[in-house]
Amino acid sequence: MITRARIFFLSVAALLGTGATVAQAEDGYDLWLRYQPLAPALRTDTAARATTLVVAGDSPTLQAATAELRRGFGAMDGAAPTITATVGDGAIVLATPARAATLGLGTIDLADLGQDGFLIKAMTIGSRRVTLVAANSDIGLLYGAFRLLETVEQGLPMASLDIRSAPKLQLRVLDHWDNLDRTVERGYAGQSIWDWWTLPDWKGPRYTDYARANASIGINGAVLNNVNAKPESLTAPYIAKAAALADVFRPYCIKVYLSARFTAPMEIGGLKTADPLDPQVRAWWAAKANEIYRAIPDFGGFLVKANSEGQPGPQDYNRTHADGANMLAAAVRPHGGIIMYRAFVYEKGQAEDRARQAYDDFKPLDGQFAANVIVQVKNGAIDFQPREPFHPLFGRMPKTPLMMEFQITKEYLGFATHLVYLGPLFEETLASDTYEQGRGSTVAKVVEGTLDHQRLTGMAGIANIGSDRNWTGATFNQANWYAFGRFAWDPQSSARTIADEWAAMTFTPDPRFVRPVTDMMMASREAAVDYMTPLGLAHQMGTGHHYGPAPWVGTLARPEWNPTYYAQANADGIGFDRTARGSNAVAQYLPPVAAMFADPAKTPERYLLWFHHMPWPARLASGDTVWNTLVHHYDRGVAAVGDMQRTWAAMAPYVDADRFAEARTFLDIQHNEAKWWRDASIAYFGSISRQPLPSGAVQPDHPLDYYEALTFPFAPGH
Ligand code: GCW
Repeated sequence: MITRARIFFLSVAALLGTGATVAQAEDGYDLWLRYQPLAPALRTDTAARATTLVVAGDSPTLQAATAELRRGFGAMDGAAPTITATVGDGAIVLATPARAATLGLGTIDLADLGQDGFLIKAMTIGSRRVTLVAANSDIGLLYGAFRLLETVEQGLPMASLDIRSAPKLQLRVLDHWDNLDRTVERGYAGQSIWDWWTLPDWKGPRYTDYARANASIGINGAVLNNVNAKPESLTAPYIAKAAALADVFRPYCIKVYLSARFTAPMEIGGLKTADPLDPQVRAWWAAKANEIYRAIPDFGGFLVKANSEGQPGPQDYNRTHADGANMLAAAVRPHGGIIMYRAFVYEKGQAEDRARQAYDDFKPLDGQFAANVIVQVKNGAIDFQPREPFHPLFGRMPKTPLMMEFQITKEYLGFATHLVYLGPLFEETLASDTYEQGRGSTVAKVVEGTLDHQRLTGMAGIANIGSDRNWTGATFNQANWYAFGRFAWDPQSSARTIADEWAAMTFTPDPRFVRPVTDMMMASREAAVDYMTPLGLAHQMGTGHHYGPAPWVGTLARPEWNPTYYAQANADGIGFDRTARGSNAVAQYLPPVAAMFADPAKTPERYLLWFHHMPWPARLASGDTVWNTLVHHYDRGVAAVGDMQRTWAAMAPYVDADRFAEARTFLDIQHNEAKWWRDASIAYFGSISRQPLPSGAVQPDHPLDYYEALTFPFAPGH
């Protein structure tokens, strides 16, 4: 995959003899699949790792696995393993249980691993040391091959490997908000990686590398086009382009899906209506599905955004979301396809509390969706904020499979340049307790479908991938892609473990690097919450592009477009009252959760202003006032970015110069912008609260009108 310049140079540290490894110029294209020769000191085993490769079968998927193992071990060990049919010393064997038995590797029980799971086991057979990768299917073997390479990259000893792993979710999908003109909605990493114009003829190597990277973390689906969908994406030329990508992805078992625009039957089909109960409309979708499946036999199905932010939908015809979803489900059902139907509905008419709408629309439909529909719910009730309590639909739709939707791209988190590791955000949401079946009914379990025996399970991530050489606009954003894959595989993963793995593979497994960098990553999301929207505040970002602070904006046409609507700051206090005295959104949660969120004394402070309008002078647990605490959080956020800068500065000996400099400069940007967020927010909320700054806090650099006057007409991603 790699065609980067192979310019080697000794890092300063190596010259000084600190033992740090030799660094070479890197551009980030390799992601976590760098396959660098491990420095001897970092090797936990020095025995020959892989001299030969025995692969039982030669499907395209197994060919991909073979190529990857040869590439990886070849680069890490100096010589690619040779392919043989006999199991000798130092062999890596890829086999199903039946094949393993005929190779003399004994009886292997993989009954609990399903189609996608794998076993990696170091074995000694007589005097031969063998690494067995076993699975029930070729894709399980490919996943196992990648995991084996990843463990070696992390410096772990091959001689004691014993890993059993199977995904807990079926659909592990990236949603690309990519437009046909190659812009990317909320994309901060260049243009779309899909070069629609040259497809289907030109299938550049990046498409294969995209598939490799995804398969390496278990991702098995990609929605190619934006949920704000153009009808043209369902016309014959664009179906052919999607089919070309599906051909590239197929060996890696990544299914292609398309976002469907509800009114496509009118726009490209010439019909007078898109009413989901109209026989002609149903026939049009069925014929369209047939056409797509002729070109893409393993097409995954449709993703749908309907009656939300101006998109058409079934409610335009006085039908329900279930009517709309089921009509599309019927069209793809004969082919085994599914519908991912989004619950992110947000239309005029619910200005009282936007956070209520998805629940109010979808809860009454529980049990009405066809068997091949999964409802895709954002992690929180508003919109991918730095922090939101878990979405109230989780735990309240027992008769409907719910798919988690996270945003990997950082629309509300400082775009590409802020270092914000999302693992803690994913973990916090998934570990939240819905109480659906009593204590311990976490969001993770709802999504895993175990509480209600759901037939479909999944997780979607809004991709942060673009045409930038490093894929994601900054090296550290690659960690969010990686973490998403890991959480989609196992929603009960640990964000810290994932950060450890990622840092080791992406830079170096040297613990002098991994420990501080993982600590820095783990603290980064809280830092962003602190300098942007502490104490449960939300949606204080600039209008439209969502770049930078704009808490003063209150004149936009619809109430729920305004930051002032979300913060509800006035002379008395701050925060959105979602208790029974206010919008009563708390009642959307089950009683134990609702009781907690209804009481400011019981509400975790991190969600306080999400649920409560608090008087400025009210005392919090620390004994300090709401106003003082708010200011302390802003200050803490800025200080935390300062800590991140210092941590990173000390990492120079371990990182190649290019990637080091990029992260250092981006941290400088982040520090300036954190300070800007802090100053602008304090200037504005101070003008409302009329409270003096707590002692020790410094005045904002500029008066409020300076911040209000800043405009960013060319901010990316909008
Ligand atoms: O977060 C909001 C974004 C929109 C996006 C929408 C959605 C694709 O600002 O750009 O549209 O969510 O999730 O549909």
